[in-house]
Amino acid sequence: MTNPLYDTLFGQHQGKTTPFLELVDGTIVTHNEYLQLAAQYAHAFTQLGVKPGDRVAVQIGKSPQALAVYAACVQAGIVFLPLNTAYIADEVSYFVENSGARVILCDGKRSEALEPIAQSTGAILETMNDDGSGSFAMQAEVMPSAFATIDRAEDDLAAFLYTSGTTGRSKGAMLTQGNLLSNSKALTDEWVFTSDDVLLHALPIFHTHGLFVATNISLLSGCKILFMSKFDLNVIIEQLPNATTMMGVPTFYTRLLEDERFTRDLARHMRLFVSGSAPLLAETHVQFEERTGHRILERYGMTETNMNTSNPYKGERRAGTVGFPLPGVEIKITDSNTGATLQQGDIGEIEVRGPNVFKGYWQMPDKTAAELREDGFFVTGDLGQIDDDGYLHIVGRNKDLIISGGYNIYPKEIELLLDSEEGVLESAVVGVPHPDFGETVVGFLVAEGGAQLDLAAIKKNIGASLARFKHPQKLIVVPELQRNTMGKVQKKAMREDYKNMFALA
Ligand code: MLC
Ligand code: AMP
Repeated sequence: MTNPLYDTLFGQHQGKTTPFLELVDGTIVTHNEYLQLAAQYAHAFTQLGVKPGDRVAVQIGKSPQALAVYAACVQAGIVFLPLNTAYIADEVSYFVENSGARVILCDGKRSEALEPIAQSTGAILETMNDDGSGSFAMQAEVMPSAFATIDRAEDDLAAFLYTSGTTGRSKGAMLTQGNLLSNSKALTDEWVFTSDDVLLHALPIFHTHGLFVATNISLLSGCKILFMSKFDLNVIIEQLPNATTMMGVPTFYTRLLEDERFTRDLARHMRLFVSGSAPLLAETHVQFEERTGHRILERYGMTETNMNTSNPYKGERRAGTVGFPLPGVEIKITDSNTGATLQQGDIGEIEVRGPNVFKGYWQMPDKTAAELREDGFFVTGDLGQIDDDGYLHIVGRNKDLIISGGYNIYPKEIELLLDSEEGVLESAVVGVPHPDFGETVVGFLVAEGGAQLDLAAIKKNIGASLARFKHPQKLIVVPELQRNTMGKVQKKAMREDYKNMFALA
């Protein structure tokens, strides 16, 4: 094989007129049409001077064309760097600078905001709009629809996905062809995907879940994707009878359960519902089964590792657990301080090793060494426990992270902004339970002696530097932050004190 990831996922469909994507309006994109588009894009990147191993930063809406950019990068040996469309220019600037991206591909509406970044970094700015039009498409449409696939090895990089760090600085997780390929094979087998399946795809395609898990499995199995630009409850309910499988974050499932139209009959012919990226409450699992007769299959993954564990397809899917290690993946529970392996049943840090585990953080050898041990085990920052039957339970986090509707938010990034506001002595940003997003952001502020804080102004100021999904839902002034005797802020206690603040009446 010349390019294992391309050949296995994409190249196998060359020339096939089987449906790959079906849009909500009924438009079908066949495998061959998709691959021809990708080949044209691969030519266009090459013409722009992008070489194998170069990074291309992509911040565009979800469309068949956007998904073809991914295939083009794989075929041309380019490192694909997808970015959340909610990121504002300040945030994108860091990713482009840090990765040394050669090209920024963005929506035409964003080009004015991102142009200065291109100027300062020397990257080429190209546009691709939601309908696939833009400067990049114009260059690509005159290109040949076949491209000589660039040779790659399994150890070569396929993608950079940025994941924020506890210091507030994002880290580029380097994922190899082998990481992605091994995981797609394991998941396709474990979840029994075949070309008869129809996957309802409403996740964004800039994160592991919607991009690698959902898309790669579909390509490998040859199944059709019902491709939705975003999660829209009405469209999901309308399309569900046409699907056999669905993947989502817990918010998808809680929103479905809140809707009376979501009935046993509507889900009757579905084969599988998968949940991940954030904890699925055991009560949601139970309610879902009561309503539909289906047990949601919960799995556990990370940007750095793809998927690590999964509840069984055939055996018992146990509520509140993330199941067993995938084939080829090892999990151990260790003491967070010493790294020593703990006994079965003890709570400790989850460590993972396997072909799914990334190569390290781009140009951050110290951070890589701190989290990726020499023996190949990756320290996840999640706290877990393995029960008597071998099911992994995630019981908490050893990292300061908020997961809101499946998006990761790092408190430190927001605290740094709050602390720099006039009159603020210090701050703590905490994730409190939220009925829709699972967790949401609340900022606690301590004022400098006697200062009166203008919370609306502070919210506006910090908001100018943050994607909207990171904006605190509430800012609260407190006389002091709760600390333990060592002086460490007690976020767990604060979360507990405010746990009902967004509870449904
Ligand atoms: C949108 N908003 C959010 C939000 N999503 N706020 C907090 N958390 C979120 N997740 C805000 C917007 O900024 C906007 O704010 C308002 O909500 C409406 O925007 P929207 O786009 O209409 O929202 P909606 O469609 O309701 O989106 C919610 C969602 C979406 C849950 C459908 O966030 C989503 O698709 N999440 C999936 C994330 C995901 O794929 N995670 C996988 C990571 S991979 P305003 O103020 O402008 O009104 C990973 C590894 C693994 O974790 O294991 O899988
Ligand atoms: P990300 O960095 O976006 O890949 O997020 C990875 C984090 O999401 C993990 O470290 C976990 O904390 C969390 N996560 C993913 N899947 C699950 C799950 N099924 N249950 C609980 N947490 C999860």
